[in-house]
Amino acid sequence: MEAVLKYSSRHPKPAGLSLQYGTAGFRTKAEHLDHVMYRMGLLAVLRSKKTKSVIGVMVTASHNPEEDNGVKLVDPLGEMLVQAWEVYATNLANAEQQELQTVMTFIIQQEDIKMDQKASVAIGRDTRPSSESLSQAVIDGVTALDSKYHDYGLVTTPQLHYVICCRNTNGEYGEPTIDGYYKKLSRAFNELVKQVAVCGNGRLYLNVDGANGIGALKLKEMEQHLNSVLSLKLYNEGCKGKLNCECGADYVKVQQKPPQGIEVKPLDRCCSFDGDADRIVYFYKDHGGVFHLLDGDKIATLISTFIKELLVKVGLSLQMAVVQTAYANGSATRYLEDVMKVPVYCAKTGVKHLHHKAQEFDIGVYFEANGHGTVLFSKTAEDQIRQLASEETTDDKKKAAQTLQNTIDLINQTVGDAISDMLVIEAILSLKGLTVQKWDEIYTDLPNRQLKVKVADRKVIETTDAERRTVRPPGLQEKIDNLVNKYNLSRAFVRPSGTEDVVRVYAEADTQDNADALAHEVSLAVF
Ligand code: 16G
Ligand code: ZN
Repeated sequence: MEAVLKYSSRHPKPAGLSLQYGTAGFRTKAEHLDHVMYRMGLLAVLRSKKTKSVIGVMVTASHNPEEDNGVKLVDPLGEMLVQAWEVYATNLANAEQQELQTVMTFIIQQEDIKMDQKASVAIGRDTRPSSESLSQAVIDGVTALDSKYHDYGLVTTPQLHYVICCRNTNGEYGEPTIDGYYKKLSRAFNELVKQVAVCGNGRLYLNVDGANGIGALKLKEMEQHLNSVLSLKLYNEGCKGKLNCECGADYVKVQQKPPQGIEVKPLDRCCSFDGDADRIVYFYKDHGGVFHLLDGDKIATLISTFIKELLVKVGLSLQMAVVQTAYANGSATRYLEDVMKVPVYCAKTGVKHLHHKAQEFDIGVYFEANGHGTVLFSKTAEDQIRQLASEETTDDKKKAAQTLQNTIDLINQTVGDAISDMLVIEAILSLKGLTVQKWDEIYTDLPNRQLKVKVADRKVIETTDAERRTVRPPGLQEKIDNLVNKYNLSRAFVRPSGTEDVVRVYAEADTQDNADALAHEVSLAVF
């Protein structure tokens, strides 16, 4: 404990500052985070001792402006930190200097942590100018508790999740290095598109907006391992522009327009990563110059349709479901349920909620509309597929099973991953011979509008039914219902944001004017 306090004085907490471990960890202006990083180094050691596993610490603020930063802990199988420990994280970050020891002791006792147990922490960071010194503060925390760490340096968030999972499963998930990540994904991708090259469908051309972040850097490394079938043109690669500034997945999704710094010719297929490369959206312009966005819903539909078709071919009766949030476009939900006959579930916003729900199925496809998502395969599903793929036949069944097996290997099951999702999408489009426009035409999004409303206290709004209905304040839901009833194909909900001091409003309806009007009326009802 002496060392903890000694090092702690090098990372003093600004008195009175209070932060919360939210849906995406801690996130705020970088200059307020040094003490938080040090303390998350301490907490990661405790979590590592408790779980007897390697724990990850990722320094990033994802799509936030470059001046911000943040930190997230990664649990043993590459998952988000369990909810119970989020409270410890908050308490530890907010303890004043003189309370630090008491809070540490409380966690140790509460969790019955054996302090003589060995610990190991893996650290990664994004390209923000503040990330290097902040990750050094994490290292100080780990060192103060006399524990081992491995600094992976500049990595995407999903790469760190991947490495953690590999290290805690004795390499069963893959080789626990960034090179191992490239090898695993590229092998699977090259296998998948091999058939396409043979069929002569030609090369795949894709423009990538790297958000001037870590994704661009890592995609260049990945590219060296890829079969030349895929031709990538990288924009916003971070040499000139500022991170997330008028570019990146969040900008494209929210602004509904292409990022700066990229030339979009009609029907060119383009995609955008976010600042830590765990989200991706696609987009293109049609011949009339109209911008089209293919968001997480379109991605989930493409991937689940592909997997379902393969499951039919292999004849395995595995239960597949798609998990969305309240933001999923009504057309996407209807298409999946009515046309594809795939069960759809709605989870609360935030990756951990979707991930958790998706784990209930043999195959769980989850995506937030904002482009964060992946596919989870249960052990049973994976075993059955790999078994079929290895059988001594050459029939179509086996071929389909091999395609499924390569798809499993290409997917980063630990967390949404822009690089992995991009390669999955490119492989599917090429195998199905789909252009981006044809993919977009699978269903038509309902016009929708998102607004944010500033209120005195956003916590007065309480929601239920995966945030689709409000239970408080009294009377609000009735008002929303009455407004929704005025329009066709309409739906609306409000929810307090988990990352900003605002209430978010979502509305969709048969026309853009109606969606706009409904969103506006609902936002007035919130006051
Ligand atoms: C966080 C979540 C993201 C969610 C967003 C919603 C993770 C890793 N990230 O960034 O999934 O869409 O919050 O923000 O879970 P909001 O609550 O402000 O609308
Ligand atoms: Zn992100």
